[in-house]
Amino acid sequence: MKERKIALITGASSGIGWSTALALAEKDYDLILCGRRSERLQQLSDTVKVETYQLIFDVRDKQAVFQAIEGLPERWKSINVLLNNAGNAHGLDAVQEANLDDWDAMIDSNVKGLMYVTKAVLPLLRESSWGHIVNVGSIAGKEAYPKGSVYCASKAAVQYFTDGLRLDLNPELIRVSAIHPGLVETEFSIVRFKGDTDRSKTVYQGADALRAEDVADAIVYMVEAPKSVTIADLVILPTRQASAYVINRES
Ligand code: 8X3
Repeated sequence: MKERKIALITGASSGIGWSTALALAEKDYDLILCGRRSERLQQLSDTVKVETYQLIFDVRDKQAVFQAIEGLPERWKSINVLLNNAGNAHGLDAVQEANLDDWDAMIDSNVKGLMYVTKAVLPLLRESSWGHIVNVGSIAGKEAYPKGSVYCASKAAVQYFTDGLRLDLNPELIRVSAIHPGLVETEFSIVRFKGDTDRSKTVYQGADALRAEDVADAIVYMVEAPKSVTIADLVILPTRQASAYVINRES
């Protein structure tokens, strides 16, 4: 009988999370889909041919995270892959002008939420035949850019949390990876600019930005690599992008 593989994905209701769910389903992973929008998760469940289980929670809510994971039915507990994808940017403002609520939202989801989910899922990964944690960072965690200080700081935290986790889990041979995308055309900028779709389009204009599917392909490559191989840290950029803010835009 074929071995069952289970992946838990946070932020599965859109963007990179959604596309990675589709890509892992193609590789026969059964999916625990986590998010805040149940109708989107249902739509995703209806799209894939593998078995799915939905968990509706906000990664910022510590209690909800632990309750959801601990409440998983037995048959969903042997998780192999945790994709920590949930997170967002809120605002693009200089420190002197920025809104503290935006800062809280980014630190609470991108940093603390990712840590809570990791801590909650870890006992299940440890009991599985194999485990792999993939954290979604950003080029913003590698270099700061103007008006992005707190978002960049949150993604730098993802980078260092990932590195520390890899050290801690080395004795157990649980693989730990981070993927750091540059410009990916998703709802990311619409959320950052609080629904301003015109402004959001300018971010990607002429950049031939990555599609969520491109990032999903890379994640599948990391996860499906032989168990003796860890792709520890992967930066993925559109060819037109050379750094967080050097972009050769087509005019
Ligand atoms: C998304 C990449 O450069 O738009 O994390 O901040 S960037």
